[in-house]
Amino acid sequence: MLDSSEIPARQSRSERLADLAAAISVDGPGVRDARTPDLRKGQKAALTVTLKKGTYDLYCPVDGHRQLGMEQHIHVG
Ligand SMILES: [Cu+2]
Repeated sequence: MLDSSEIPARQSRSERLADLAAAISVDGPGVRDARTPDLRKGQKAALTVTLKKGTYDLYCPVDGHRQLGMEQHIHVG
């Protein structure tokens, strides 16, 4: 059973998630913290990086988003 004190926190968290900025950051061989600005829904940005052989992490650098699963890995062979 939920403690009533937990409910407002969960609601406010999902409200924040609905209106969050997003961005893309890339880390890997020869690329360190390359990122777009924070973007709101409907906004676009371009990010150019030079990839070498290796594994790159692509993730959202907005606080807490990576921990929520906004990350992906790519391997360049
Ligand atoms: Cu995000």
